[in-house]
Amino acid sequence: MEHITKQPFPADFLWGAASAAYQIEGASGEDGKGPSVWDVFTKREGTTFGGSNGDVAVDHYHRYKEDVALMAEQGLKAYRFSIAWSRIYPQGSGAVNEKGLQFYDRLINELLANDIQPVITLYHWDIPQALMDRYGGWESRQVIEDFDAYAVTLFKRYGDRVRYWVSLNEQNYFAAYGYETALHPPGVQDRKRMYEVNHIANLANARVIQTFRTHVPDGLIGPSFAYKPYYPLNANPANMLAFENSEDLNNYFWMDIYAWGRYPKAAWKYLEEHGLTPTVQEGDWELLASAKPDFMGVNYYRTTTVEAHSLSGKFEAGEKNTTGRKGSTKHSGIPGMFKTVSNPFLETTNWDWEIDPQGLRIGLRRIMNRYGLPVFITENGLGEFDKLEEGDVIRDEYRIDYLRSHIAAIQDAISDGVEVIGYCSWSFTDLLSWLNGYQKRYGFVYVDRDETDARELRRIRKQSYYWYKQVIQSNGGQL
Ligand code: BGP
Repeated sequence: MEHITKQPFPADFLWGAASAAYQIEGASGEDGKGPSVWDVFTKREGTTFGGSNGDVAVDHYHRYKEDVALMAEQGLKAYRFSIAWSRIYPQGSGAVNEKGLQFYDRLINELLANDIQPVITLYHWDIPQALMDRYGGWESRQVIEDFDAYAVTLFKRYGDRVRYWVSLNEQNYFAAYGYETALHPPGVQDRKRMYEVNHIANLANARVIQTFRTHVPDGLIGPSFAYKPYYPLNANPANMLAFENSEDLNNYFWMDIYAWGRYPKAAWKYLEEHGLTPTVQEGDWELLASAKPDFMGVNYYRTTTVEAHSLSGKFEAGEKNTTGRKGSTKHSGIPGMFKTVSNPFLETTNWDWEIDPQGLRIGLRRIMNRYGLPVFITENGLGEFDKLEEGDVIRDEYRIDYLRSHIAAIQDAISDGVEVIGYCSWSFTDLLSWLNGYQKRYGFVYVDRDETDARELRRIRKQSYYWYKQVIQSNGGQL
């Protein structure tokens, strides 16, 4: 649809940026913090690009004041960050670590003093290693209790000052990467276990949303879903069906649970036929249906295109490009369902991610039509090699182009009738990319370090920093 006039962004639109604890904080063993699964996993040979890890990351733990000052100068209205569970509960449960709580007190107060709304993510992939050792982390239902107790501690401590909360970050990725492709901790390749873990995570998500209502009655909470809208390769009905399969199995399988507490029928049938259904206990469906989020958090980077894949075909987990060598991604496929293909209409980044602003608009409309929920875009951005030039200049026009076109697509979606409450670009400063090291940069602020050498971790504003400042100032009027 082409609009004769476009609707402006709402006056209280949350222009923001996002991060996650392990990717920025550093101070990995400081002030009583216990190890998380990522502290352990990154030390295993061959798990990350160039052996990179978050021991120091960009040292946000010590430099948060400098980072918040840069956010304030840019005019950010919101800053999304995650809390490291093992800073609060070094053993995952039991004794609380007051020093950990104090760090986030300081950060939150600094943000509020600068008129920046904190957006807290309860969980961004860093479950305490102690819980992994004790009962296998997300594989045990005990995690529902422990995650809830941790969340209640945060709700009680920060609920008076923080209105926006994200429950789980990209559950679809931590379940799939952790238990299907083995790229993330605990590095397991077992699809049955993946669906078990995922079901337990669904229950944990529902439980914390329920408890949130008691402790932060005026707050808003929702999960952040890694949303890759799908396209069929063409109008061949077989490919159209493959597209429906991929939406059911890879998108609605999560979002339907969040919004309605049930799995899409066809996807559930697929799991049944292949012996992959998770264990469902009495009371599960009631709990899942009772915990409606206030918004659908969406992390959007790209779309994926699929075609038919026959039952006699091979299961392909795919291969991820973690080096920035264009063309090194390998496609994935699920026999009898779909396989991924390149989209001839889209350009890709050096990490082979399709650049597709219209895909964001399409995805937002699908969410609006299916669930009627407001959307909070909790991540969107471009990971690229950046070059620090003489005189501390970083000309990242490609990032500006990417962000500009995506923000324009959001305005189109708003004009289509979608309610979007905010936009957090990924990321504010450069940070550790889980599997791609420090060379894949996303920030508005360059951090001078590489995979192994933290150097002085100097912060340098990129061109995109100034561009986004003007976008915020004009409330999206000047892209
Ligand atoms: C999302 C994660 C973020 C971030 C981002 C970029 O999936 O929630 O933590 O890492 O993707 O991904 P990558 O670092 O792999 O480029």
